[in-house]
Amino acid sequence: MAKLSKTSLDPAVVEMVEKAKSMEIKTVWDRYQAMVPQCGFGETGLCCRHCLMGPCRIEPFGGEPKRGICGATADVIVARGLDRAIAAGAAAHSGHARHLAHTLKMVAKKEARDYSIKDKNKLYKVAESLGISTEGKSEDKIALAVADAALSDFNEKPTEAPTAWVAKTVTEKRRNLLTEQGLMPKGIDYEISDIMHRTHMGCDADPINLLQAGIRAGLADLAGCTMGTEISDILFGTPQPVVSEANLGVLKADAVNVAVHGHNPVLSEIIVEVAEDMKGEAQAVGAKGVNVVGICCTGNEVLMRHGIPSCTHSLSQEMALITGALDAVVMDYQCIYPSLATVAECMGTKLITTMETMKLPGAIHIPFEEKRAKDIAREIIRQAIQAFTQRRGKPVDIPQVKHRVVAGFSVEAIVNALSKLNAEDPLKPLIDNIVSGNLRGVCLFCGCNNVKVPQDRNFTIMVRRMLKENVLVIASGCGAGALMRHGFMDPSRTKEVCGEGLKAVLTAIGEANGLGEPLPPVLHIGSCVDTSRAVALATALGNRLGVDIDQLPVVASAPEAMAEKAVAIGTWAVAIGIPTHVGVPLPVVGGPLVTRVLTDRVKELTGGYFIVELDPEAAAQKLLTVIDERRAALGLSVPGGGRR
Ligand code: NFS
Ligand code: SF4
Repeated sequence: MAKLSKTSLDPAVVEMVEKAKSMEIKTVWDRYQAMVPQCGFGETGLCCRHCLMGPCRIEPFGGEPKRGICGATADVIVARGLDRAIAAGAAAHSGHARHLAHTLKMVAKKEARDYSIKDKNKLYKVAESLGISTEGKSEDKIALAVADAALSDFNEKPTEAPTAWVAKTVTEKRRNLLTEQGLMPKGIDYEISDIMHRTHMGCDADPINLLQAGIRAGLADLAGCTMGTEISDILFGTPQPVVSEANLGVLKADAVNVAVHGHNPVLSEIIVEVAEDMKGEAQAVGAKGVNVVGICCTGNEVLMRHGIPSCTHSLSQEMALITGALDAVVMDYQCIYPSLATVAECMGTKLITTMETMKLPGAIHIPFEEKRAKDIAREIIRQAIQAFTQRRGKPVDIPQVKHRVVAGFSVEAIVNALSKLNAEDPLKPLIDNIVSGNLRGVCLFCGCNNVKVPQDRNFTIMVRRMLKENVLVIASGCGAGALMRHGFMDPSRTKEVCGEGLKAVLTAIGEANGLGEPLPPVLHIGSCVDTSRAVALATALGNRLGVDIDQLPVVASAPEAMAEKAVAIGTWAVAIGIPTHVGVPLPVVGGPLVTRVLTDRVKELTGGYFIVELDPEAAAQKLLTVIDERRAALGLSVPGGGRR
């Protein structure tokens, strides 16, 4: 392994950190150093500012004070804080989804003519899953009905017709379980607002009741994620395998470099489309063309659908600017460091914000409107071209580091690839290989990078082990980003990094599809909202086998989680029955009861639970043990023999 840097394991990032240092530009790592030691009360979840009598803090080691001024206990304070994080995550994912639903509605009403319905099959499939009849209806009418169903999922709904994007997403058994246990969300916005109510001063003071509400809000997040994925597929096409590249080496000194950063494809799709047409304008000022690259999840969206190269992710976003090669960063919302304004000023990068929810002093604000999408996208790219004219000829430092990436593994793409092995029953080859032990299980890697962990360390250590142990690995969000920047999505490395069984399966699928090479070691399923694709896959496997998700040898890990959105995803993963690892401290450990429930007792309720383990080697081992337990419970062979 490369020398362990305190900052990042990514050599391109390390190179840029050195450059930043030499230019005396402060980065996320400098600001972190200035912050340590971080407040122990905050880190354990033991501070409360929910009313003006506070702030209150509880002594974590059993000393005084044991209660807040109002009498709230440690567990109450911790549960309330966790609930608010889940609600914030759900608000972010579902805000993104609502934006897509509105866009679909405008498309159906012919009010956003720069967009169209790219995947009609998916539109029909989603309509049917919602019980919307399609017969004799025009495509626009169906789209309108789907958009209206989506928008109505935000409101409070009757118990017999709960949040559709949860009810239709999980297995029937899970649907019944969630309903019986009072865990089925009533509506997305309803649950978010309910959390804000019950966590207000002097309201819910029962930690268990608070956690149940948190689970409902987590499932509201699942609704947002699934809705985001499905409507994006309808509008922009369902991803199919695509070849591209990742890391800072995708920037080009002699082109106008434009990064799309944030989350929502409503903007980035149009930027990609228009950039192609504007090559002439770029050439007129001496550039080779317009080079669009991605940062974070909107980068994942356009990588999955168009093979747009990924520049960098999460923790290292400032480093893209430090190269000096980036002419403009086009932002929508979420996970965009405000510090970019300072770095951009030093490096001459234009920052362009586009959404009312995310403005940044130092950036130009060009309000995005779906009705004038292409015109606005052109205006944005013209800004980048103009920035290029000022950069032209100046030296840049683009690290010569990039990896080949094969991405685009939607469930449809996976099923399609498997259908070449068995056209009638595409999931059978997957199931057969799980049964035979060629595939020990499935592990989802998701979530962010976190400055508390050397960037990508936990991801790379854990994925190496999982692959060697023949676990099929799928990845989303910046987790996918980390793995692609380290070459784990390059099919030429499958032989080297995978165990025998996994290698055989990935090779057989590659051959059956005439690819001339195996599938890549890790399958990229998309952005963070696309983590919903993992649920779709698990539900399909469960339905095919007649078991619920909590029986499948399927686990998840967010080894470097950072965002509240990641907390929300972790919560719904646990709620649908998946043992979920988190590799950074969660601000709940100050509440002994809450910690016990989340890591153990919730298992009796949902079959899922959190595994908090900061050591990546130990974490991988724990996940393998869980996989083996589930294999044994299904009567399947366990490596090393015997039932556990
Ligand atoms: Ni997910 Fe995507 Fe990345 Fe974390 Fe942020 S970009 S939605 S939250 S940091 S994985
Ligand atoms: Fe303190 Fe209670 Fe107010 Fe929180 S709600 S700040 S614990 S008095």
